[in-house]
Amino acid sequence: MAKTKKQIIEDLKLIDLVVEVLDARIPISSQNPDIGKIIQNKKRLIILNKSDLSNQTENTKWIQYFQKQQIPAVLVDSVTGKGIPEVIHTIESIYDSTNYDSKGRIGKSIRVMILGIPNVGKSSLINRLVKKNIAQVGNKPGVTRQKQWTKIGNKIELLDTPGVLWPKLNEKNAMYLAYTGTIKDDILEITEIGYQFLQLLVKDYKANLIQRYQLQEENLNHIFSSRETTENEKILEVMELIGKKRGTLISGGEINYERVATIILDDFRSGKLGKITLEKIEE
Ligand SMILES: Nc1nc2c(ncn2[C@@H]2O[C@H](COP(=O)(O)OP(=O)(O)O)[C@@H](O)[C@H]2O)c(=O)[nH]1
Ligand SMILES: [Mg+2]
Repeated sequence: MAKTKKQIIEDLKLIDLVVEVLDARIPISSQNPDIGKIIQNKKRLIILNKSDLSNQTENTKWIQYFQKQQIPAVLVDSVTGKGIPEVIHTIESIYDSTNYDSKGRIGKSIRVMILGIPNVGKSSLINRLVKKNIAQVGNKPGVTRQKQWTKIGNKIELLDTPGVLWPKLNEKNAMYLAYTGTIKDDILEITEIGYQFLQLLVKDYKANLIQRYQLQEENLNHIFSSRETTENEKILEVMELIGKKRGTLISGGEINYERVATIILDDFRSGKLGKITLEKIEE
């Protein structure tokens, strides 16, 4: 069950360390804008989750980016459990490096809570950490239960329900969150989302596009070198190429653009378009 902001702030009083879960494909847009204010000066660990879906080179850069800010960060794939041992190890070393004497907490566990916006993989991460399916994954509403702590090893106690934060929703972030499926497709029009996403792919991930839909590079070059068509028409032409490959014609030989948009977005979300980081660190 989603905790209210008030409940999160209440729970935080019991917490020694906050694990902030971000989507490795969009580390900025998947971060709650008020996180600093909410957690104040609590210790913090960032998880770049879904790192199986993001670009490896960019992953490394993001880890360095957070570490430069003195925030430990770990790459995780909560579906397979890759990175989980490192998460536990990192929390334990934070515990070991903490002087609990002054707080009178020596010998006690470090108490941990997971925070993040919807869909970043908080429940999946909790399941992986406690190695059984106690947290509900997916979109089904949860059931209210009593606060429960799960012991992980002999140093960590994890609060079993995550704090659900809200995303920031300016125009740019909203698009990224729509691409990843965090904002539901019916709120923003699917064809528009797919169209804009394709624009981004053409710019940054052309090779992925060519490979997935078996496009000819010269066909793409031909489209983009034409002086007779607008940018808008060029993207629509690429949608048509993909649509033809996928047989998404409607009567009269027209391309079903909505169907093409759905295919591209589904392929991105399931990793079939390859490893794609949408938000990159500027050099
Ligand atoms: N590929 C991939 N999918 C993930 C990962 N973590 C979670 N997911 C998927 O993302 C969706 C949302 O996960 P969930 O744990 O319910 O997110 P929550 O809303 O933050 O609790 C589910 O379909 C998960 O299977 C990951 O590391 N890699
Ligand atoms: Mg959840």
